[in-house]
Amino acid sequence: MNDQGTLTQPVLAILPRPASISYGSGNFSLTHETLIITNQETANIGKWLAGELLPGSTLQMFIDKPSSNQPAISLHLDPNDGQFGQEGYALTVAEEGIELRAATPAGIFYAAQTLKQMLPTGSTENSSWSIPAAAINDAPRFPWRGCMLDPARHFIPKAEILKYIDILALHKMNVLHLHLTDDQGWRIEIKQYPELTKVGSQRKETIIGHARNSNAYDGKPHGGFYTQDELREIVSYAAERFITVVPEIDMPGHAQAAVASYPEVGVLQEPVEVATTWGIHPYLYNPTEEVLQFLRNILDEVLAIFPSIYIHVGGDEARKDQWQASPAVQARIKELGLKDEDELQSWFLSQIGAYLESKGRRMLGWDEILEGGLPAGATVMSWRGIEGGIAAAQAHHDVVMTPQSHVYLDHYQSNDPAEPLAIGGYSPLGKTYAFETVPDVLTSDQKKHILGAQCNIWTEYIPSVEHLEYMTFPRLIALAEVVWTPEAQRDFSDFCQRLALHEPRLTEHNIRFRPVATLTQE
Ligand code: TNX
Repeated sequence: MNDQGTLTQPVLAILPRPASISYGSGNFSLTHETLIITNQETANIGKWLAGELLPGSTLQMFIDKPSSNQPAISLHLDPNDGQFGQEGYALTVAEEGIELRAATPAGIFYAAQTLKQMLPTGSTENSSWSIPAAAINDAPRFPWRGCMLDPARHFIPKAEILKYIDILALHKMNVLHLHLTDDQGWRIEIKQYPELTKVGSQRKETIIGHARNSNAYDGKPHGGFYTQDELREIVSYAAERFITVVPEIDMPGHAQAAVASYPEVGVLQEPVEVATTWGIHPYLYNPTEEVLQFLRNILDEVLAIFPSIYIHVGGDEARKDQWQASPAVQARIKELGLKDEDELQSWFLSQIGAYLESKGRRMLGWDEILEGGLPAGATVMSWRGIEGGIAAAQAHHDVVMTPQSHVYLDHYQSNDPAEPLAIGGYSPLGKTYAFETVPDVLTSDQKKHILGAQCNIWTEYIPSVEHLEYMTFPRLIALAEVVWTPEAQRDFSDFCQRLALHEPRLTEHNIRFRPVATLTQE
């Protein structure tokens, strides 16, 4: 029976929606006596689940099966069971017990997240909660379910990053991309080059009135960076939740903070300050062997922190004025037998890509890396639209779709004039939810190159964590459903109904969000 006392199916607020659910009869009652049974490999997930289900309770945990017939939640890992894939699972809730089955710990973890979402939200004081009998079979639509955060424009404290990791995991997202460097700030400690954070992580205040849109500036100095230890903590916290942290070191453009720290790596070789205004700045790395070595040295430290196979090297918005105006760079283009600056960028990134490959990693870049010839083995993030992704997939390169039209969460989420100032664009919840990741024009072989999608939250206009969360939620949850749920199961009104029930959970996590009721009226 549900809340209304009828025998209709309960509306469960499971987000993203599982591939299939069938309801049984009766309920499982969760009490302080419930056992959690795991094996060695799933023991940590069991511990986590115990803490999540009944915080502070005496819920008992066993490694391997106990002899008693006490009601139990069993985590059953079977690496030889081919039906689940790398991340899928089956979850069975019956009166006598609950079983989570998967071939991998990731699958068990996602089953546990689903189970958690089958509990009513609200008080954690309840000592007896009931979970409706059901059989769920579930697996993600895509292997890349990502979110990019931009701590370069406004630094995001480590505690907030950890909070995001929890919320990404709650929605079965598995990639956190950190945009660690930009014109306005360098945010990762590099031991060989201490000036990068000493100088590059700090910027002066913007002189209000000098900027194009002075409302977009708070007139305050700003700074911050993550130490390598802090980044290691972030990486391992994420790994425990089956999330890969993908670092981005942007090149050859968006390099002003690096050039401010070490003018000799710039084209002009002249001092410049860390940028204090937004927009596209002209400072590029000098395409010399010395500068490539500087970047390889930086990448060595990056690779030692981040085990991710994918390493993002930016490649976006590198306006080529400085390369065009420099006789030395023009001579370099000739010497390398290249046609123009676009080909030089492609050559430059190919050098970096080859280095990453020699270390067993893969280069990832924004769609501008298609210009001048896509470097061998590169994976493309298509942000200016889906066209770059289409071209890359047609050239047999892997693609992550991140079009600004649908999944840029720094864009406005409603028409309400009271919305905080945003950088522009209009991407309401329904539009993000309707995003179709796989373009029809691709052949079935080309479609296999679409790894998934990602939302990006640039922070030029987002100075606080409260504001960051408000921009992210609930649109990130819509994207989570786009990349997890089979296309045929996607239904916006059903999503909104579940989302309304899910909101108290976001509140329990102390997350700021725009309520769905206000967003769907538009
Ligand atoms: C474009 S997306 C950028 C960012 C800005 C963003 C603002 C991309 C690869 N480059 O540098 O922050 O627009 O929406």
